[in-house]
Amino acid sequence: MASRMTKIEIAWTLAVVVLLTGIAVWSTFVLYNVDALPPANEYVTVFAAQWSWTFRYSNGTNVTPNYNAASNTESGGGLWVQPGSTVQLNITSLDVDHSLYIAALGVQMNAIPGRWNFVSFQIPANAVPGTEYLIQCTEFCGTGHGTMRAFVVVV
Ligand SMILES: [Cu+2]
Repeated sequence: MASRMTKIEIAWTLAVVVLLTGIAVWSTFVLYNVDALPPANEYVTVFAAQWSWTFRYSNGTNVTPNYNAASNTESGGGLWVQPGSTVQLNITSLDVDHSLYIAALGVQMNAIPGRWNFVSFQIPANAVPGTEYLIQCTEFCGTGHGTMRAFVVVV
């Protein structure tokens, strides 16, 4: 039996096409932007290595703090930030897998050799200069893993 499309068949077919097209356009836009980060006040490149963190500031300065486990302090610099600022870290590793973790700021991102990972976070506006937030490695990376630490320092 030959079939002829009735008006209602055309209508419900077109309705589905329009609906699915709309969902496809919308979800493409959402997926494209799902990893977008807000504009930051400071961009810092982070190089993880056995067993230290190196921070490269936007002016090209490299800082590699030395962590002292006995006193839980660092010397030779740190990850300097300003109160209320948005900081973006561009993170990679020079050797094995590491993971940057700043518990107090709710930040964690893997540092993987040959790949860049990006994370953005906000420094509290009422953070007092001198405040330090511990940075630790949370991916077991060898004998120095436990002391692969540094500090975010509010300046
Ligand atoms: Cu590590």
